[in-house]
Amino acid sequence: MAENSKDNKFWDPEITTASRDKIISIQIENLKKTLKHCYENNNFYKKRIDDAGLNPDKIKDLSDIEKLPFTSKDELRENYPFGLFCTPLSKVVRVHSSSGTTGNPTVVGYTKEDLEIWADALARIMYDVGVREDDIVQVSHGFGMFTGGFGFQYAAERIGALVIPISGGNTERQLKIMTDFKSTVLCCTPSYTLYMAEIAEKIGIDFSKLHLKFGFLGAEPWTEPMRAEIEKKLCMNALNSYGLSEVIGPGVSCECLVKDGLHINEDHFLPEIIDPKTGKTLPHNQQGELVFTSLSKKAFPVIRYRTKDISYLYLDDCSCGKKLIKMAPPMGRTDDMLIIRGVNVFPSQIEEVLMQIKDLEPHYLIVLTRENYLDKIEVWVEVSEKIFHEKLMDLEFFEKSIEDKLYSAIGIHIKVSLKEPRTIARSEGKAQRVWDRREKI
Ligand code: DLL
Repeated sequence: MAENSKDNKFWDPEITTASRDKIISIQIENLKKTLKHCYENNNFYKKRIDDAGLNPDKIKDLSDIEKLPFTSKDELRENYPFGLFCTPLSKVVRVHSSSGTTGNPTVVGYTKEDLEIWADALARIMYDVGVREDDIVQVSHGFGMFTGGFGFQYAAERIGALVIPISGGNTERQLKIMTDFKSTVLCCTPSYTLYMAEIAEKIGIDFSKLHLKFGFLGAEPWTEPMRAEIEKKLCMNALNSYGLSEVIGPGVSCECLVKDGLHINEDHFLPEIIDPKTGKTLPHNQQGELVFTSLSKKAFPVIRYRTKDISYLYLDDCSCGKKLIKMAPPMGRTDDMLIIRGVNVFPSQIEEVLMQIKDLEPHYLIVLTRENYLDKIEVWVEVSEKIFHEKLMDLEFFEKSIEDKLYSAIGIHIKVSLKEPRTIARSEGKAQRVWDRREKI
């Protein structure tokens, strides 16, 4: 039991440091149970498993899963709200739902045991980097239908830490509480930490005098230069935490202190990488779309769920001691990929270039327009207070030099428009990095 391992370096050492053979045998056992459960309790899955000619009891190899079709977000929506639940509603004790701007949201459900699994999976991640019962965890993710707030709340409580369920927003209050309660752990989106840093500077709070040790930051893509900026400003270890509502919420994977890839909780979530165009499974180290099959939850299992997130999987000898497979930080989603004059561009590639340029602030917006049937891409980015007011630089020349850097990194011309400090909208949750004005022009 997890609780008994609290004196260890790791929460579940028998899983996280297990040999590859042992992990695979756990996954096969859990996969059989999950497929059987789906088969017996939901007609959608029963038909799929029958059509694939698969007998869950006879699964011998993880690759047998490739006989089953993928599940898409559209299929979850078509079965709104509870059509893909695999337990009676009387056994479901919680629902969450994922944000979506059009159509039905996707609704996900949890039994009591599923909530235990979720808390345990995320507690494992937090404990393994060093969160203990004397920590003070400020949960600045939204509480509600979004999984961020409740996910971290229950996981930190599971460890026995003191939790501040402050949710997102009211940044000055966040900083007061962080100072007065001496928060040691912060859970929110990476973009929100930078907004916190900006307000802290304005009201004279110095993070080097606060007590933050770790930030579990996720729910949106971010880059290495952004991490450097966050660590410098907030004086903490900024760790990339990944998850999605359909699979469970936060707790699917997270970086350890080595900060080189996110260890996946493989006993609960079976990852695959596929070619998003052909659906073909790709080998380790090759980039493609992440697909997950849940291996233990009951109310809302997912089979080969296409996340649309771009990453790759790899095994390495991580010096943290954990042997769980890693995924590269998701660089974006297939549906966020911009195709500009035939070139594929992810917002994170633009961020990577901008964040390495001195005198730019980490606040930017990519604006898409259309002129004479041609797509145009422009990036608005704030300059530092110092150069804006003291006019220490020829801004036009500066714009041109950034355009050149973007061109040499990405290969297309991106117009740069420098903006006054604090003119681009800040985010207290998931940042909106792209403003697509093409339809309206
Ligand atoms: O964002 C769950 C979460 C909460 C994860 C708090 C981490 C921390 P959804 O709202 O369903 O769930 O959105 C899931 O967000 O498919 C990715 O596209 C994106 N995403 C989540 N974490 C990361 C990350 C939560 N670390 C969608 N890096 C996913 C990049 C991320 N993208």
